[in-house]
Amino acid sequence: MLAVAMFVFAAWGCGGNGSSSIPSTPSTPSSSSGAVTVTIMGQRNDQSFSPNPAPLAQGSLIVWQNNDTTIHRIVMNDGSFDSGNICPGAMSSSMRLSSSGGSYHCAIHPTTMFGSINTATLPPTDPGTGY
Ligand SMILES: [Cu+2]
Repeated sequence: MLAVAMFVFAAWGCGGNGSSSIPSTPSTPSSSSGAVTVTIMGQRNDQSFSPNPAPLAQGSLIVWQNNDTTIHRIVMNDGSFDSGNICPGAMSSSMRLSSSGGSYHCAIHPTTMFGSINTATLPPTDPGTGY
């Protein structure tokens, strides 16, 4: 009688593996480990991501934190990045911005979730004062 109902856990990659690594205190975006964190808010059109547009310097890292209760998948519109499925509460792999910005969307909810990365939204960098 070994074949008792053994349900497969990781059917969709989001099974409850006992790792409880959800940070209790939200860290300040943009300066933890050098990567800018964009929070996934849900299917809210241009409000799906925060901040949106995400201010990111060229060459910097960006990650997406899924604060929604469903799986999302970030894909750059130009195909340069695909996060794969991001489980609720999980964080995507990081993407290094190689261009001056771009638009992205959720591959699972492409019509209701979209955002952009824009280097122009950064505060102007001080070119260095000539002391
Ligand atoms: Cu989505």
